[in-house]
Amino acid sequence: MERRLPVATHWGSFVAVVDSDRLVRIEPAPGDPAPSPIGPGMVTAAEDSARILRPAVRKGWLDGRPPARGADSFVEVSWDEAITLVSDELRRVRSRHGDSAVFGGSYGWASAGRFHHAQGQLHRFLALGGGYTDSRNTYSTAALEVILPHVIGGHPWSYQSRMPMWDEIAEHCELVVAFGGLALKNSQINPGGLARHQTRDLQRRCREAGVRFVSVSPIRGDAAGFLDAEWLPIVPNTDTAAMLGIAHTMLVNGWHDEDFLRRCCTGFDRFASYLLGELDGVPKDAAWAAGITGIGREVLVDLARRLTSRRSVVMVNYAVQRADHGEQPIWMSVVLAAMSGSMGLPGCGWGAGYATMDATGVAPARAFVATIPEVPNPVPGFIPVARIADALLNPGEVIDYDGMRLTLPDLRLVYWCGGNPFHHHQDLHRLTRAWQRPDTVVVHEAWWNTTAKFADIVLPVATSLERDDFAAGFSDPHVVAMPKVREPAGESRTDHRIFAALASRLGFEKEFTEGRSETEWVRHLYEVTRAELGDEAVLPDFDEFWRRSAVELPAPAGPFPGSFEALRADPEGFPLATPSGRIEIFSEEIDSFGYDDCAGHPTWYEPTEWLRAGLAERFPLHLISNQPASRLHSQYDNGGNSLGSKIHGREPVTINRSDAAARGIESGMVVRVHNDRGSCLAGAIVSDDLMPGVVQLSTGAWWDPVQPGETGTLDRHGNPNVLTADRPCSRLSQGPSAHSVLVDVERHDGPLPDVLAFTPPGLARPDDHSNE
Ligand SMILES: Nc1nc2c(c(=O)[nH]1)N[C@H]1C(S)=C(S)[C@@H](COP(=O)(O)OP(=O)(O)OC[C@H]3O[C@@H](n4cnc5c(=O)[nH]c(N)nc54)[C@H](O)[C@@H]3O)O[C@H]1N2
Ligand SMILES: Nc1nc2c(c(=O)[nH]1)N[C@H]1C(S)=C(S)[C@@H](COP(=O)(O)OP(=O)(O)OC[C@H]3O[C@@H](n4cnc5c(=O)[nH]c(N)nc54)[C@H](O)[C@@H]3O)O[C@H]1N2
Ligand SMILES: [Mo]
Repeated sequence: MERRLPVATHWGSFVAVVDSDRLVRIEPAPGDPAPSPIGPGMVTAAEDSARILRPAVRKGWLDGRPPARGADSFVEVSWDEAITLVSDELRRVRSRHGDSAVFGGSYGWASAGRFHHAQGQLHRFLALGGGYTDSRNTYSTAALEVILPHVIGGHPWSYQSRMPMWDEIAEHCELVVAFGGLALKNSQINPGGLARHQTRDLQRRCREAGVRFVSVSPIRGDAAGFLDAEWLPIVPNTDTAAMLGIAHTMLVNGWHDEDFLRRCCTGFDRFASYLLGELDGVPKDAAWAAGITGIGREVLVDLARRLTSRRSVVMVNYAVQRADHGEQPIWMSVVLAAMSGSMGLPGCGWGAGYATMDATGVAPARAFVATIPEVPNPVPGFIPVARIADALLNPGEVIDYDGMRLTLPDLRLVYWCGGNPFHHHQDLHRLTRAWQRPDTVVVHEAWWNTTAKFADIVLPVATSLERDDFAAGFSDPHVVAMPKVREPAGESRTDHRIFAALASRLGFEKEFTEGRSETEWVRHLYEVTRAELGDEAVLPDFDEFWRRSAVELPAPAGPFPGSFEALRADPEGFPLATPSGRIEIFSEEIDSFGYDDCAGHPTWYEPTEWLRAGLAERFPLHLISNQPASRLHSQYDNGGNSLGSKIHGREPVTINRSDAAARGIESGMVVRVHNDRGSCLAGAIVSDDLMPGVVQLSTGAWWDPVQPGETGTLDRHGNPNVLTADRPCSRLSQGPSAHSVLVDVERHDGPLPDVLAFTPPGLARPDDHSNE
């Protein structure tokens, strides 16, 4: 008998069709106008050969041999033994090296679900056990998160409720200039889930309302065809220079909004003297910018004229700040909007992250929904999220971060739950060297991905399809039921159940579980939400909610704190939460840090690796490792949708026709992408839709090193992070700079090695000595 059950994922809502407890297929949820194809492809991955079925321990770790993480085989153990090993090791590390020696930063997206949230569970468990070293900011937007509070004040992500929504843009705006484009592939995703994908139709509505779009990006497909966008290919990492050239043109022609700059901003004069070249003798005029960006001088002048004569929005995506000096394009985009005359007008001004996640620009915020309760972390120390390899390699080193001096901690036990560092970190060969340093690495995973293969103790987790929960995505006004649609594969358990067992062994089970079972927790969190919202929402009781599968929440009322409309109308009455109460075009605070790589106003700094660097003589192609259309990061790379996108089993790499011709490369061939840090195989797609000198290889193919542990070894599958540099954006944010990397590409004419990314490591049962 077939049953139909709701499914909530970061890529939207679906319906699981289950026949006598077997998951048959996953269908788009009715009413989703643009469902993601990632959902249906989850079915085959649910129990594929990469599934981790039993707890496993790296053989060398058991034998006390020096670490050879990634190159070893594993021994499967019972849950009882696994819990003993992990709890004993946590106890040993805490008593020998202190609580800060436990790293629980564990960055990663995990799965949708308010209760079974992997980081939430891990942090609660580690905090109750004495504390842990945490990480700060995200791989997504670290530079933005650190710079924006200095410039516009407020919570790092408050811009999401302060920028114009798509429907307001359709109503009021005439011109959108999008630095980094508006790639619809990315709006498949919304953190925590969403009921309906709306970005495509809202973009279409803007176009139908007559809004003109300009997409400044190395890749044409970053703007949907129906937008009829003007495509301005730009030399990667040069957006700040383009914006400076436009700003200079506005200034020298007197087109800029002097009134807004005087009343609502601070420091324009000091910035203006930089623009005019009074400090360094270099006017940042349109001709100067054209020479850097590859965009014509007249095009930049025309943009300056149109931005100041039309009601406009300056948009900036996240990719432009995941780069060397990534703070600058974000800061400069705010300044450009402040000069344009549109800042603070309805449906106009400035915004970030449109079409990077579906709800961004769709809804400004959502009502409160409870999640697993946090426990304060007794350890105050943290690392900036992307400095994990530095911390492991150089404990005790002092680094700058947003005006602070941080001492990198001495990490002995790394506990990862809900993230995939061997996908997400830059320069995986450097990470591999760093990864040999700690005494122990514990990982909770559902599949034998690279992070699991590089762990010492691997605990198999149930997936989001294998547990009861409920979802509420970022800014999405729905609470969605997530009933279990299949039993956990093999002996896998939920993260919660694993932590409850560890907490029991360590003597704080009662504090961790509060005496509730998992289903009681799910009910409890729903009831807390219901009580908190009270009459405002009048949510049905839990059983009714579960029957209905989804309920809608009330929209929180604006205006939200820090509104630019309020600032424009009355800067004294509605100051921003910056030191000056104004938009900080010059920041005394940042200036006081004295950083040579982040001055007191937006500045053009040459990236270390870009097309006009000396290194381009050896590696003449700029690599864009953007988000994959076929999956979420590395998640479900083993799912049907992602596997269907591979070429000869490798991740596709797109190369411009002229660059391909010069190298004898044709579509469908396997190529080797390489630089001094590493190399990988990939399947070529030859295209006219990306600019010459640029290649595009998405993130997330599970890393498949030929000689695990050997620096520079070939990756058979196509993970761009064997090529990227582990270099901070600047001393201000210490953020990741994945998009600043040069490579070359050549044909791979030799024999094709098999891809082993989805093959489990050598696995022995405890009584089986065949693997020795
Ligand atoms: N070169 C390059 N690198 C990048 C980027 C780039 O643009 N270029 N982008 C960066 C960005 S923006 C991001 S956000 C990061 C993303 O990096 P991650 O968030 O680390 O990537 P995911 O693939 O989402 O990893 C989530 C992991 O959690 C596991 N998981 C899912 N649900 C659960 C659960 O319930 N419990 C447990 N224990 N595990 C679970 C999944 O199997 C998966 O392995 O990558 C960054 N890396
Ligand atoms: N399908 C899918 N969607 C996703 C994700 C996913 O994994 N899969 N991940 C989600 C996450 S975690 C995040 S943080 C967001 C990320 O959102 P973004 O960071 O905005 O996404 P990317 O795809 O990395 O980059 C978008 C485009 O920016 C352009 N670009 C790159 N470098 C430059 C540059 O220097 N200048 C200019 N002008 N353009 C440049 C590239 O052409 C690229 O296609 O996406 C989210 N959406
Ligand atoms: Mo991200």
